Amino acid sequence: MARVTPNLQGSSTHGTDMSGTALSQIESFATFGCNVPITNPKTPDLITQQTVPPGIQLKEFVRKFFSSKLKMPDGSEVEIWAFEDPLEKDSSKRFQFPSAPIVVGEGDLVHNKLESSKNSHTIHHHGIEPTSMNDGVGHTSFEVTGSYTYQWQATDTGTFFYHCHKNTVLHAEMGMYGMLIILPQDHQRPDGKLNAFAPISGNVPVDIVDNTSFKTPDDLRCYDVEADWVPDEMDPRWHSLNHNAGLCGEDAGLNNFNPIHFLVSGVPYYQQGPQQGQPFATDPKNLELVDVTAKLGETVLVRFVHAGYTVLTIDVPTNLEVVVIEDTGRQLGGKRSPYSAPFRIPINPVIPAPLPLTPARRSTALVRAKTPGRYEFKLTFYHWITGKPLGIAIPTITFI
Ligand SMILES: [Cu+2]
Repeated sequence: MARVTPNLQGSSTHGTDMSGTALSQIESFATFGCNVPITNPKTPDLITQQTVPPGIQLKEFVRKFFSSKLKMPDGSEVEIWAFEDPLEKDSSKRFQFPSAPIVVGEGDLVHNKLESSKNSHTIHHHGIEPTSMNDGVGHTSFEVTGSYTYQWQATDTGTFFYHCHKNTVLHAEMGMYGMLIILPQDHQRPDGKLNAFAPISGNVPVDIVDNTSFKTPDDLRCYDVEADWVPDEMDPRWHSLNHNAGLCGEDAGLNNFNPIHFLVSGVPYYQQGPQQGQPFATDPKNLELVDVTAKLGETVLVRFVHAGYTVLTIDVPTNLEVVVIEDTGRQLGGKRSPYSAPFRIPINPVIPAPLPLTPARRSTALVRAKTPGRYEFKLTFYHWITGKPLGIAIPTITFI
């Protein structure tokens, strides 16, 4: 993969005006206090379509703050904040929650222009690790009131996500996040199927060969249908707070999180009722946004991104073949983590062990069925301190 190298003869980072950002200050305890730098600098070493090196594609995105209301199963409305995609003409895709996914290829140079539109925000491309000016962490760089173009290169295939990193615990809870997917350059296959990764470096683990129809390294990257499932939970009290709540040390109660809504990809599945644990069915129309259908014999790729604050477990149907091929932006057995290996779940079908998922963690699995049917994946949300189950969500895959 060609890498972008800065032109040190021209406008280098050292020649860029970083005044007003945290990078122009000596880091101290106060850096992480409430005086967060707020500015709209120029992007250091900004590459354009005219100056992009040969062999590298420049992919440009815009994300603009917007607020909306999410209708819950009991008819109540919860305010959410998200990122609009102003370049999208279709309004149902332009104003999405979660925000529109960013999908790029390995090696692509990426520009993501934040337009804050109201107050100040940032975009942190979680798991990407670009330069500090482009990392979107307000305290260690700056918050944006107008606009800023984040520039970074997609170096690893896998599942990531982006979110606002201003007063992060609140702005992420409000919904300021979206998926970020980096595909291999040979994503589109000549046989019409899709690749999620390059082939794994080593052999397919014996347990997978013996117990599933996934036999070759190519099997462990290839799929027909994709399901992107982003679990989250919401505490309505938090959704009425000021955007700076708690930032300067005042007690806004952000240590007290009592979610009653449990969602997957913006669709509320379950709400705690007046009687603790009383479920409300979600609108069946909404389930079409999450549930997927595939033909028997096809492979479904499921990407889980945990965008909430609870501890999750995912119970998979024991009569499906489920092989986990990625953990949090690293392909299991891939070139960057050859010491690891894909594994199947449940590991022991007699005592099914659910797949755990903690906040910000991603997990990607390939799924095949032996018989047609509607298969339920049961997500259980547990309180992160007490371990008490709080809610559930049950997205499905139907094989026909
Ligand atoms: Cu924000």
